Amino acid sequence: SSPDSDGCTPELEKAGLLNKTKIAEGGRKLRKNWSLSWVVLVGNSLVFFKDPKSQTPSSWKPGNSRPESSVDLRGAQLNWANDLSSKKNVFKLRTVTGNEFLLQSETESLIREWFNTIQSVIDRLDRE
Ligand code: I3P
Repeated sequence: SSPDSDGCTPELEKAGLLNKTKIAEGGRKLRKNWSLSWVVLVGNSLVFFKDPKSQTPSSWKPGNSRPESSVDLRGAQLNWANDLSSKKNVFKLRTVTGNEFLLQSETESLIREWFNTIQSVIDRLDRE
């Protein structure tokens, strides 16, 4: 059986580097500020960490791995959003609370994997 056969530990579904910008907070539009983010999909959440490589050597400590923010995927909506950016391979994630994020990668196969994996989590939560 799996190490989590009791289902108590949220399963890590995916992790990697993506370009990220928040474009709305509670339905209010924000100015874009793209940055590279370490993105982790675990359980019902998408968790964002600052890219360690973008930090100065002195600012980076292993214990500094506190998430920057976290998104609850229950009821969230996912849409391709190439019309919302001059960048290619962009999708938009909208939470029930009206927070909106764009996520982007130069690698099409990679962004498709992220889209499909996040969508499958949203679908699973919709069925619960
Ligand atoms: C924005 C910046 C963003 C760009 C955005 C600009 O300018 O260039 O990268 O988004 O375009 O407004 P500033 O740095 O002055 O805020 P994309 O890279 O996603 O195109 P937008 O206003 O058309 O969204």
